Amino acid sequence: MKKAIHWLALGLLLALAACGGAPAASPGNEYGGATDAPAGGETAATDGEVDRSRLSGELYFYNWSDYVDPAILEQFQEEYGVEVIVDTYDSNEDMLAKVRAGNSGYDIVVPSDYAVQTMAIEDLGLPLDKSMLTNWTHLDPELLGQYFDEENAISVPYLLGLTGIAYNTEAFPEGVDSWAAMFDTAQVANYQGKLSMLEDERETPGAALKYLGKSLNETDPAALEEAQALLIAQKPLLAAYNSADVNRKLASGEYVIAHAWSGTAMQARNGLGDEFSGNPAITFVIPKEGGTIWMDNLVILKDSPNAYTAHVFINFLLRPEIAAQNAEYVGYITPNQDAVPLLSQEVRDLYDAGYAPTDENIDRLEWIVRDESTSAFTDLWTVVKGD
Ligand code: N2P
Repeated sequence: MKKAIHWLALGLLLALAACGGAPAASPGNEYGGATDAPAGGETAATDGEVDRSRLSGELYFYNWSDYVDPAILEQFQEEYGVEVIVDTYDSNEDMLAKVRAGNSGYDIVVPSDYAVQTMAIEDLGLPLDKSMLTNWTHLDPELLGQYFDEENAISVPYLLGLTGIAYNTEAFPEGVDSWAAMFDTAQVANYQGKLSMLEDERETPGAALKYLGKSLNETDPAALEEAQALLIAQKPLLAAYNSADVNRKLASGEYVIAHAWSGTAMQARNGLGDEFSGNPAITFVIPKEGGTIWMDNLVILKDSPNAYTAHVFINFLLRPEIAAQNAEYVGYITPNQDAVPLLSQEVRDLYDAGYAPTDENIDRLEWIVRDESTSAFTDLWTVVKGD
């Protein structure tokens, strides 16, 4: 039987993604500057052995939009009496800027692979107390120990996904298979004002580079100049740069096509809980020139006010039933291997249809990497946004 989703290949691909080492975050399982640090030598808490007297009343989760099932947060509150307060951000760079400034008040953030590396280098993450993460064993070992945090000193895999094009098949009956649908201004003129690109200094120049036949990590100045020219020519035709509610705008018909994450596209198609109903005409494709694969991770901030509670919450998210329910709700891919068998057939079928790595798209997927030269993307993006 064909194994359509390359669950294992995810890890192997990721291992190949980058070279150049991140300095490891400092080892150990102390709580750094956390105010609710447990006394040294305190024994491990399993999910059932949580010291409730140590729990805070609130936990501050700084996350991407529509990236956690609210029912899970309610369940956590019922079980532990902790209210999880979610604030959202639109990009790794926005999150990092907030966290770098210090005293954000947030406990947990969700950086993508390359942004975990930034957090490790800048020492922004709290070393995890693995003795509290008794559900760690459910994680796919292929996805652990990646280049951006080789010991998983600060990061816990949360969800994986792809970046490509989501579109309405009623508006594009012939289908879409190329970034030309986003960058060829003659084509785009037919649906101007009804398309969006992600508001993202890596994803959006990356898409332009893919259209040009380059790696999305290409920093050669001539290639970047071409990518910048494409983005500047495209900009007046866009409804917006949007990383916040592409799901809703595709589902409602306000957009007919969008540069989008796979789960956002699945949400547009299936709807999202009580939030909005879906449009079954929406589909998702990795264009022939290629797209992005990424993995987002839970990191407790070094200055987390509620680090004990943050560990308890992460361990709760690692329960297979919770991880499955969450992946099912958001439409992304869970790194929790014991959650995979709990997923519905409907979601598995969509993964097979290209909302996850498959035989058909896997060779066209690339990971974003960062190094000294990738600050060029910040410069490019500043020019494009300001133009
Ligand atoms: C969902 C956010 C996806 C995260 N709205 C992209 N790394």
